[in-house]
Amino acid sequence: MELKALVLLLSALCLSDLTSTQDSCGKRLLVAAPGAFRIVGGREAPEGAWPWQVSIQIQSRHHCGGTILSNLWVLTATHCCHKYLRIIKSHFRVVAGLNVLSGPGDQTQIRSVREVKMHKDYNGITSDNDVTLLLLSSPLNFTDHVQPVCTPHNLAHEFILNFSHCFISGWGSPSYGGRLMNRLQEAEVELIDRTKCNLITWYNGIITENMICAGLESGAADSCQGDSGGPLQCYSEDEDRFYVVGVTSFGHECGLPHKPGVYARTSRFAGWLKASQGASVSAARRLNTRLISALLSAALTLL
Ligand code: 4AZ
Repeated sequence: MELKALVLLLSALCLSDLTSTQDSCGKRLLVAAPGAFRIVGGREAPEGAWPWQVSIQIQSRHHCGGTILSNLWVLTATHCCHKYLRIIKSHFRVVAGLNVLSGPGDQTQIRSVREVKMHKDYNGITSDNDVTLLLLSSPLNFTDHVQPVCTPHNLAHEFILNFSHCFISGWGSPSYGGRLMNRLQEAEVELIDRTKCNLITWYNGIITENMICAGLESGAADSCQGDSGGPLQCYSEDEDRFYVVGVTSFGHECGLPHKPGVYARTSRFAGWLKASQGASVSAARRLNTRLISALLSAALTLL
């Protein structure tokens, strides 16, 4: 009886950090639904407006943005990590629940990175497939300031969701070649049709199906250096939730007319996201099962 209790306890402990609370996503608990007004350019984000936004840091300095998908997984851009892989495990950290870079508060949760899953077809020249998943060393605790976002199931789902408002957020520079912002910034943007974005006077055909353009035609609202890896998030009025529609990837400088921000289109990576997160969880589960069996046989031999 005691042995059974021990085994049950061990199983519960081993599996508890693998469960994610994905049934509740994309909800902000401190800020109301987006209003009907439009925002031109960036502004300070209200506290708790983007609870899935994280700062990915190298040696405690902001390096890139990221988005919380579950208590263990953060989505970011491959170009944020591929050159830094040698130092990734020891010097990278993920900071959640953060608003002011220089002053993390009581709401802040810091995690190190256990695993980096870069998309294997990432192309450093074209920026195609610029998505990477980070597995955290231990689970985040969801609070008013730390929440997961929702991800579209596929391209059709992205259309059905019929987004009313899209926003970009990050600590990135307010101008190309500028300095990082200390307070998290947000700006409302429009999703831009790929055909338009590929026009000769825009991006002249370099926007692949795995990318989505967002911004304003005038360039007045845009992401910039330091925003990379962070979310392009859109609000579904029907569901009263936010979805991560894009991962900040690249652009021709920042805020130029006809050169909007380019984002990795998450709906194109739904299968990859599911498989990558699932594979690690099943691998960890297999490891746990083996661990439990080994402990069980050790306990039995001692009896
Ligand atoms: C960058 O270098 C970068 N205007 C990110 C976004 C954009 C441009 C550059 C989009 O990280």
